[in-house]
Amino acid sequence: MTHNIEPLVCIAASLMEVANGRYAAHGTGQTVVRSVSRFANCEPLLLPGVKDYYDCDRLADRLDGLVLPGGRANVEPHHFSGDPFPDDEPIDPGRDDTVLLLVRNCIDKGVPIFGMCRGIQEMNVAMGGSLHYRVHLVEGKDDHRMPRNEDITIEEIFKPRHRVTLSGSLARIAGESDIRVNSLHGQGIDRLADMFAVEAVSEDGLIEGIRLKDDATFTVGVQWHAEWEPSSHTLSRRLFEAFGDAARARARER
Ligand SMILES: [Mn+2]
Repeated sequence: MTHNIEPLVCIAASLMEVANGRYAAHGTGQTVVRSVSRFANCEPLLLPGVKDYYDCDRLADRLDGLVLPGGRANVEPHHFSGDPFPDDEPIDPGRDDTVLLLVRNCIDKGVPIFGMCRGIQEMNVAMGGSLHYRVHLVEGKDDHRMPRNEDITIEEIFKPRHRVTLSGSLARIAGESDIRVNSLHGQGIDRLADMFAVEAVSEDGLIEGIRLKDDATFTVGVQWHAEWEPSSHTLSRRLFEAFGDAARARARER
């Protein structure tokens, strides 16, 4: 495929264990790569998280878009003055360091950002918000975690789980205000950073979609897995398309 304008879009990679835990790798889901290439129509480049390595100010100057997909590890609580994790909690300090700084620089420079699952949480923490460690332990909140039975298929896991009420740009993009989403998460937004507006809320009152206030480009986070079969979910597909359009607009300007 040839492009007249080739936006430079990075996907934040996560630290992963392969070969039965004997080998560390940086990676992301194939569904993320496919969705960025097919639905955003941008070339997907993986950005490995490396602690204290990137000059994020310079990197953001060269980027046309940033995609923040889910990952197994949660954002470490010292980034938002939360209680320390238990010792066995998976962490990814390289991704935390890289993404939290890069989000601030991208917002500064008007680089489009699309965060999903862990990605919406990173956007919120980067700009001064906080997270619930375990949503299901918060009074009045439901269990949003993925089903744990071992014989469950991957298709079953990524099925829409609960409803969200949309407002603002997400309602406009979806063309409706009440949809079901494949939201699977243990952590969730507690205090929202001031510069974001709430655009999706679950039935138990959890913030599941945010957009930068006075957003001149596309700075959107959703708690669900928009990367999973966007062809079968109108809003998720349109979000990738809108992100791709914003990245192309940035590439033309740059
Ligand atoms: Mn949820």
